[in-house]
Amino acid sequence: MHITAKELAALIPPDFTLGVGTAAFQIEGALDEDGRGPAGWDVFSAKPGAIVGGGSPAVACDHYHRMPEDVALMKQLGVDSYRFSLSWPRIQPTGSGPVNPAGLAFYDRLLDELLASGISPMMTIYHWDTPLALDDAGGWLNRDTAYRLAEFAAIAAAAYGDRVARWVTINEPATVTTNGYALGLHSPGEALLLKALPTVHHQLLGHGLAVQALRAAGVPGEIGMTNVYSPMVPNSINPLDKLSAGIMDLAQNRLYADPVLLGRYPDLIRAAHFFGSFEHPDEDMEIISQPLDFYGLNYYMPTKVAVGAGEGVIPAGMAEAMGDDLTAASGGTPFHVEAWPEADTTAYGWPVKPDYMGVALKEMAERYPNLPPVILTEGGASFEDIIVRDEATNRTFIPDERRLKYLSDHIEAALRATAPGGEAEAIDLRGYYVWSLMDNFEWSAGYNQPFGLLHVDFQTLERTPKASYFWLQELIEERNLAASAVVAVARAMGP
Ligand code: PNW
Repeated sequence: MHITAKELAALIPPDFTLGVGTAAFQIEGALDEDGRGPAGWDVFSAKPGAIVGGGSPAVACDHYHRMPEDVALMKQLGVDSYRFSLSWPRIQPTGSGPVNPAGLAFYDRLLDELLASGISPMMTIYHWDTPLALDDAGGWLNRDTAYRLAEFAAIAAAAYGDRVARWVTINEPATVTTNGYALGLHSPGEALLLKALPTVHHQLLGHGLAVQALRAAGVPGEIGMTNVYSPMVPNSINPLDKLSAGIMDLAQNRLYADPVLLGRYPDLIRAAHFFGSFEHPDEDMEIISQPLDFYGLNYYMPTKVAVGAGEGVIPAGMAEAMGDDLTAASGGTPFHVEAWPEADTTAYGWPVKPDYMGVALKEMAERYPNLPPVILTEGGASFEDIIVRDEATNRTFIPDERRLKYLSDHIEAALRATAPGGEAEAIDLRGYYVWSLMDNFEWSAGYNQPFGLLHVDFQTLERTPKASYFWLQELIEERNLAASAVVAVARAMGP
């Protein structure tokens, strides 16, 4: 069981944001409309076998045409904030040079609709849909892409700076490097293994340059970035398991967080040399580590790591291919991800471990003493949904108890860990954004991993709120009631 919405609401501090998130490529569709240019993802997802079930992003949730309906559903839900991303090729079709006014206009309408509905916008500038022309020039292997991102950030600042409350420069560079360039599971489909490493620095530089562009434009909103964080847990007391977990921690967590929060790459990474991928002018490191107004963290699960080859599931449950390719390329797998014994798992096979939310936050607090306020920019779970139709009333009901419990347990764990006396009390936690507002195009998993609070029927495109939607609505109502009671008491006690 999980605690009641009322009990959970009582744990929420004042000014804590409850939001929902999406990303442009996962929901918009309309890939050829109003002057949008092609994205690398358009081409990647058309390759046979790239997407589970052959799912096409061409229509996705058709959000491009249904945006007002989706904002109305968020207004009913009552969320404080909506995190969405800009489609870079919609606004700047080739990733450099002239902008497409029709593309810019879409997010103008979205921002106005959100503000009219009392929803505060959090805008992610880059959530993986690189313009194809940039991918053709090397994508993130090419340092120039970092400068192109900064230019795009300046365009966004000029067009939307007056209305955006929070900016996220880039989302999960670790996933782009690992899945996009090392393993070939995401666009651009490169399986370069360690030769993918230059994409780390180029993305982080792109982040830093984008921060500079936003600051130079004088935007009033808060500026941050988003990294995914998964605590790495050794499978046993075997020192080699511990070493393996340490390597995974370096490669997936610290490689992306240390440069931003400490201004340097981890010593062990630099010592390993990696073809000079991490030797850079001090100036780059200063740009990358500029102070942020908040740090965005995506927590989904911990990862259990063991030495040697094994049958284990792969992080993000993304493809058997990953294990095979790595094994082939390295002449034997040095370590692998183990299944979590007796843990509940999502449809992806991801372990459901809310107790590791506190561990993740505690590790962040210990590693990064100057951590700015933290926002959990994503968290959620894919579960297969069942649609129940009540014959008598002809109403549909989607009892997604497991997703609802996942959200309740994780939000509770985050609030308790960061409350006074909690294991991560040093962290100033400012919000939690549920991933996702609606079922959507889940990258290489296509339409087979529903994360939504809203069910989307991909035939009719009809949206149906799930039980988790009504639960979040109740949580927000309870939180608002508690807050207004505090105000009433303060007034009654007033001067
Ligand atoms: C995120 N992991 O990716 C992305 O930001 C979203 O676009 C995506 O839809 C969502 O999570 C669900 O997959 C992740 O290995 C990739 O822990 C990898 C991990 C977590 C999230």
